[in-house]
Amino acid sequence: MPDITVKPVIKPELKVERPRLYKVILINDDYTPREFVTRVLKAEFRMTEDQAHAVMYTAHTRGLCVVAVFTKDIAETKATRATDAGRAKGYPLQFITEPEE
Ligand code: NFA
Repeated sequence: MPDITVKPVIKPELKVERPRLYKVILINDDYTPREFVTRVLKAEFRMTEDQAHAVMYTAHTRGLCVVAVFTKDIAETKATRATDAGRAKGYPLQFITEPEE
């Protein structure tokens, strides 16, 4: 009888995790014109007029609205740029980021 040794092949476990996603949230205020908020949403988040208006109006009536979800870097960059667009006009418009559950 031939002496056959079978070596177990151990496949290394590849743990690939999805990057944590961050919400960009639009906060309502009493001063920023609705039309300006809609324009910023269109420019920074590539929304149509209807999408931007819906997000603006939800924040206006409910206090805030989730605009979109991105990786951390992109969420922070977009929130900063959109907030800065308001600040440049003297508006208190605020976009914040928050990690998803
Ligand atoms: N509440 C603002 C107004 O009545 C509009 C607004 C909506 C501001 C959403 C900020 C966010 N002019």
